[in-house]
Amino acid sequence: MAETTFSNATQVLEAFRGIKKVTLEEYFTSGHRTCQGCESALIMKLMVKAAGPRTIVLGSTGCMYVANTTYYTTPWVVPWMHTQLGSSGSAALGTSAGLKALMAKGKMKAEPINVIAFCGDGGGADMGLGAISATLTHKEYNSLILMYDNESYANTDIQLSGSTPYGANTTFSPPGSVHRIMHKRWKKNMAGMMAAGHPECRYVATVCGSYAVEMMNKVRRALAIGGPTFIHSLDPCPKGWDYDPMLSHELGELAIETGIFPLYEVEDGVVKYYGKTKAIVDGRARKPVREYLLKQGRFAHFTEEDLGYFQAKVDEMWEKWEIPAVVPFRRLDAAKAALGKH
Ligand SMILES: Cc1ncc(C[n+]2csc(CCOP(=O)(O)OP(=O)(O)O)c2C)c(N)n1
Ligand code: SF4
Ligand SMILES: [Mg+2]
Repeated sequence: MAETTFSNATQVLEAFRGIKKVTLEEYFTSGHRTCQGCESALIMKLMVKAAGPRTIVLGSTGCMYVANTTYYTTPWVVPWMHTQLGSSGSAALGTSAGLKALMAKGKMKAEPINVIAFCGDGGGADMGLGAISATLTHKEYNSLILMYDNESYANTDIQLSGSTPYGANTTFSPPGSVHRIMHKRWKKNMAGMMAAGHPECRYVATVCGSYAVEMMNKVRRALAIGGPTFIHSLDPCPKGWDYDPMLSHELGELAIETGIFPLYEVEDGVVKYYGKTKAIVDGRARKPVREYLLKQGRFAHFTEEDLGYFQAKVDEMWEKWEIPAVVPFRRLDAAKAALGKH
């Protein structure tokens, strides 16, 4: 056990030091019906591989529930339970509290069991935001909430969510002849919001399946540190984003290399960039966002003006935010200047 007391004991899950050190056992196997090239399915596989066999997984409604639980077939080797679309936070907290109570009463062998609740962006960034927030304030219960973000309500045919990028073509925002851009809101900043708004949540991270070992190591850190933790993964979705499935891995990389989706972790309030995002922070040029956007049919209607707007918003994240690409606060002097004060 990694921690000192029974009540907050966690498993010892050290980082995999390279691909050759990754364990061979799989706990999300064949038997699912996700689309070819589905990166959210890859995230499920990596997530539970990193966690290991003594793990309970709870999943809110969405593709990762529906496509993974056809009658009498399931890819899950560990115990798995469905929870309502907005309930990943409540499911994580309730399961963790239930295990703790059963162990304290001697009704279960006392051992650290990983509790992971996953949700999609519709279930997490929109409908279940309140329950996730509440769970992240309960430092006495260990759990990981992982939001797999395919940037739409994919399971019900690609409706836009609070996590859908500006301008994307979804079934709720098809470009028209009068209005080309039907979705004009900028995507929510989930990981930054969770980190900034929950001072006692010890660990928040962003991940992408294109960087599998790093992704698994963030899961292991989140589970081993104790208390409630949150991970946001960006998952290319061939159906919703409208591209050839063979591009999934490359699109994940491009999301990072363009600076649209930064990779970082926040542990006990300290921000640490990693991977290619760290290289950008250290001076490597970001690739133009058009290299990412124009590979996807959902942005096929974009004009030069739209591409320019998108690029300017991403530039702003990197050049104007107090913690670049993490938290959208401005420096105090800039804020005062904006208010006309000196
Ligand atoms: C309360 C509630 N409203 C609506 C639905 C219908 N519904 C099922 S899955 C889903 C989409 C969920 O989107 P997301 O959480 O992003 O997961 P994804 O399907 O993209 O994997 C919706 C709207 C539901 N199951 N429950
Ligand atoms: S619609 Fe997208 S998220 Fe859903 S199974 Fe297909 S690729 Fe995966
Ligand atoms: Mg979704």
